[in-house]
Amino acid sequence: MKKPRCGVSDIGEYSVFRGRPKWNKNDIKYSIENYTPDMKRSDVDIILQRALKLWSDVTPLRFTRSSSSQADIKISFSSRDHGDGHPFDGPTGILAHAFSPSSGLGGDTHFDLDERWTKDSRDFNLFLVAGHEFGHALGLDHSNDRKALMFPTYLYVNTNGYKLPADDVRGIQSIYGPPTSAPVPKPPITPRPPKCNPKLSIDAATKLKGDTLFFKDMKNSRTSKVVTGFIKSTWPTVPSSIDAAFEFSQGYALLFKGSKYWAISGNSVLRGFPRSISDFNIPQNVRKIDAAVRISAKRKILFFVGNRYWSYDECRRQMDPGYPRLIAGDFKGFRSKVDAVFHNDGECQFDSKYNYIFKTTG
Ligand SMILES: [Ca+2]
Ligand SMILES: [Ca+2]
Ligand SMILES: [Zn+2]
Ligand SMILES: [Zn+2]
Repeated sequence: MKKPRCGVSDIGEYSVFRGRPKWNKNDIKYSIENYTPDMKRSDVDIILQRALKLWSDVTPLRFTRSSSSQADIKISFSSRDHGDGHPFDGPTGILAHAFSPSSGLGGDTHFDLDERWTKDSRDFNLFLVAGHEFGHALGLDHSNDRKALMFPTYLYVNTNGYKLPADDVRGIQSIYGPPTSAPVPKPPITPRPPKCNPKLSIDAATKLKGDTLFFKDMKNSRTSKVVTGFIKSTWPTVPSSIDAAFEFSQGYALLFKGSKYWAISGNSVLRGFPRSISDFNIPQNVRKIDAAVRISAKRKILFFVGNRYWSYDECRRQMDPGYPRLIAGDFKGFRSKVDAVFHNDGECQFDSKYNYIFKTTG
């Protein structure tokens, strides 16, 4: 009995091809050259996209559809001899095949046009076969695990909410590793007793002769002291000049540049950053903030942009109503654009708005 199966030959005991061929980039382009008459084109498009997503969900790989000439993975339906030296065999038998990663034919994925392709349990479910072939197109060989998608014979399983089986996840991650931007929990903007340790607080960043330095107010001292070196040498993925910074909580700081921000702790940038300043409900038309300061005792973050400022409430995770307000209206002595804000809360008290020391440009 010959079971309907994949046309990639069954040699090798490993789950990756000999020589470990792989794509040496994360952005992979695919094209759909033609369609099966058995299904709506839009269904084929969606199914192929879902089948690719099985693999991009667990790796750093990203798939985008492109023109044929640009595509790494060219997807087509053909019957019998179709010019690549691996003719198909008519109905059943070999259902599809794919070429391992390389230029030219590499990655290309061919489905036997003589099969009846479906999106359900009838022969043959395109999503399951495509998911399997794309595993080959990314560098995976067959698996001996009967539950794996890369097992060589076709077996229908319900595809609703289908997740890549564990063996296949292990296989593909042995080649490409796990996703680099795994969903990272947002900074813990959760209510917490105010921390009153001014020694931990980095109050602002400012520029000094073109370099960016952190300053912090030492307890009982009004003298600013440099607490870290140049940002570039300390956090390689953070731009060498930043717009604003403040200590967020217990030893980690947020750095702002343009519409992005980074969370840093010690010498490392936290995974999943940069993120968008829209996390703080900063309006989309704001391209950069001039300065920011965190009032730990009040659990507020003030963002200064041009001549206005916003107040973000950490507990409610929202901007306070009534903002933005004019800086000049609320802060005496303000003359022009805010360059940096130093929050002078050495005693962890906040009695008035005038506890800020402004540095203004110009
Ligand atoms: Ca190719
Ligand atoms: Ca066939
Ligand atoms: Zn196969
Ligand atoms: Zn072929």
